[in-house]
Amino acid sequence: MLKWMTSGESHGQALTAIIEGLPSNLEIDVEEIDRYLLLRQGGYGRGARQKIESDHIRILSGVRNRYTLGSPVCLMVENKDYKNWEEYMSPYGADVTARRLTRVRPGHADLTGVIKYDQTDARNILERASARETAVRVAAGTVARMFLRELGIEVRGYVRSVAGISDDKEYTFAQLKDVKDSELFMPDSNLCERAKAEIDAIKEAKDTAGGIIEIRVQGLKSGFGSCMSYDEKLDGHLAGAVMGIQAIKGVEIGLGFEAAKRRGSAVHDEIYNENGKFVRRTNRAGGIEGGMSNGEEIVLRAAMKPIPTLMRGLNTVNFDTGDACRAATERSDVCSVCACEIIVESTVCFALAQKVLQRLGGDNMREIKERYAVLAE
Ligand code: EPS
Repeated sequence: MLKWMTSGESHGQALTAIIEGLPSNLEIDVEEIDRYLLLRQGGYGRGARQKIESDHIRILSGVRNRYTLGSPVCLMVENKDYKNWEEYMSPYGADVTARRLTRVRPGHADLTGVIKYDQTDARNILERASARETAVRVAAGTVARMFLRELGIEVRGYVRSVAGISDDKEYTFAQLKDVKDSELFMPDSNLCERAKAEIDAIKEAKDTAGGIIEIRVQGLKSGFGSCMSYDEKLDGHLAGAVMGIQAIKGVEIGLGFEAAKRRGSAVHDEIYNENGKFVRRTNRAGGIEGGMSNGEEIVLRAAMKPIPTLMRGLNTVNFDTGDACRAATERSDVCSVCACEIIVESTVCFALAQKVLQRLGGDNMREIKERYAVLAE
């Protein structure tokens, strides 16, 4: 079973991810990992922290001469900001009074975390709840992307809606190739400009913005996931993985919530025999039927809420005194939907690689490619 685990605090020394269960002889392109790390740091509406960080991956184990060994792979991203925080964050003795956070932010993990972990400082919660952790998830997800690519499976994505500016058009997989050149990962440049203006206005109002991300997967053959065991369904697995990303409040596959409003005849994809090949002419199911991939493109959408750290502050209480106050205003992003898009893509890559390896087994890439090649489309 392919597994991953991350560690690291937002202002700690570094973030790490350990991937266990990768086959041997997978070629690792370090530059590609760095490219995705850079994409995750960008996008219109990011805050000042990203000027401090310049994320690069360091591979600590599991790879020799660019190829995986089959042993656990440990990936590390350093926090450059740690040098400014060492005094408050050092594991060996730190000033825990100076950066104390008590004016808990509505929508953040702060208050519930303080109660659950019996803390007197929400910093001990927010440091880990922070989306900074996703840097190493992107790195590990990019390793999974390389694995999938070896089998002919490609994952792309774009921003479909941001700050309330939505794109309802449908795009082919090919049309999404260069979408990361857009400042908001939006294929329609007019909508992108409108969304940028909206983000500017939201920043002016000291508020934050969310959005909707669409991920597409091409080349996944049919039969991944299961209709036999409910906890092995592909849609459940993908949705669970994506819901595990900070700030995600909803996931849909194919038509998703829209399917509930339509008649069955306008929801299900009819099946035809075209010269001996069974085909569907629509893909409203988003490539998953009965919890299994059906060979069509996987279409998954995720809704990201606006970041809960608002520069204007929301009404809250100070848990020290119980008094009403405005929430703490840590330095923050106005909009990080582009970062989230990269994180969702990377997470989908990892979750798919898990399902692929679960079905195929195999210890080395040759074995796995041979097994994939003989499967039905
Ligand atoms: C975050 C707050 C900001 C973001 C951070 C997530 O950090 P800081 O408080 O240091 O300004 O920039 O995201 C990242 C550092 C990152 O690399 O994505 C939060 O509270 O979640």
